Amino acid sequence: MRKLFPLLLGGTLLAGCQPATDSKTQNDAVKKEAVVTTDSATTVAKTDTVATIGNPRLLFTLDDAHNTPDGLALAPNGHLILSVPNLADNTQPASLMEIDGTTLKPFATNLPVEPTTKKAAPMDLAFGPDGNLYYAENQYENSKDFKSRLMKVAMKNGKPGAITTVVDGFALANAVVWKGNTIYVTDSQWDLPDNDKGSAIMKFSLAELTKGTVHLKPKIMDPHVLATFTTTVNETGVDNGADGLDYDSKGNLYTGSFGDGKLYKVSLKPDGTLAKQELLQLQGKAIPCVDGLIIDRTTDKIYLCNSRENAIEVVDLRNGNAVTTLAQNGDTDGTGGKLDQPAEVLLKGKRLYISDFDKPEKHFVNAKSDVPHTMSVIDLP
Ligand SMILES: [Ca+2]
Ligand SMILES: [Ca+2]
Ligand SMILES: [Ca+2]
Repeated sequence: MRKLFPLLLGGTLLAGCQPATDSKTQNDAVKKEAVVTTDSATTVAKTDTVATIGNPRLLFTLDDAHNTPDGLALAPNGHLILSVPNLADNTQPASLMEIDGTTLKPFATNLPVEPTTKKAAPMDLAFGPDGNLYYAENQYENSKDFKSRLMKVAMKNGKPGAITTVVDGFALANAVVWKGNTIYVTDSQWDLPDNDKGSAIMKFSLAELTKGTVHLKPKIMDPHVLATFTTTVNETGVDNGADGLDYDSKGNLYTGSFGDGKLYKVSLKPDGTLAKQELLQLQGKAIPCVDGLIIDRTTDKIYLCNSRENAIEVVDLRNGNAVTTLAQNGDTDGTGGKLDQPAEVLLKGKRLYISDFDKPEKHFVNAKSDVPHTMSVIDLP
């Protein structure tokens, strides 16, 4: 019974945000799921063109005010921070939420809107070495005119304080990762005059971010650009490039392209400048689309969201970049935790947390944004 209290105490917000717990609640959830599966089995069989692999489970169902979960960050206290950009229905304001075990609660609900788009659009996020939280913005859906930003949430005693702009002038800031005192940010739409299929990894030092807002210079090789990429546009028509971002046990960065699924390794010189960027040659399976990713630096395995094929793939960097599919579902609504276009993953211990973005592009396995809005988990062996 005790596990029900957070739900009840959560009041209005949590009315629609139900954790799947280990108690009687879960038994009820399982029963419900069984019924739904039976009811939809015929429909699924008709539209399913991909294999069902693995067994992702439901972590949370979110209400309509939190319709598009995305970025995940591990906080110093072991909680997770989830960004909710609400891109599927952005009449609902974006926010950040906090996950503590099986409880989901508001973290920051007053995100500063970009002055011209009048929207906040938080994507990936990460705590810096200064203890503050940084999040990238995707304003690209609101404006193609380089309105996206990198924002800083000042933290005090574990609580969010003032939120300020530390970098502006991105086109589509997407993933962030801190490595030492440097934050790396992907811009999935960093186009240059001679390349309208461009994207980039940018880098900023903590020292620079404490000196006032950095203004990027669009349409030139801004000095913060570490590496650039070009998307080969396929039948999806999507030209978004560099998306998920993390680094391996040796400090090499990896990013993947949303539009064409290419995975890149970017190695650095001791002074932090670019040494080399290379296209990863994969074995076992081609990946057509890469969204969020995380690297387990104890094994150097990449866990990545294959958004287009509604799957979580594992790329083993110590074993010839062999690809295996950890989980995959057909076109679902997310009921019971089945994958519903995964966008971001976070590994904490052996538990892989998954945000089901559920906002499809053309030719994606996921056919439509739908209720329920969900988070899934997979417990690794
Ligand atoms: Ca473009
Ligand atoms: Ca859904
Ligand atoms: Ca769906």
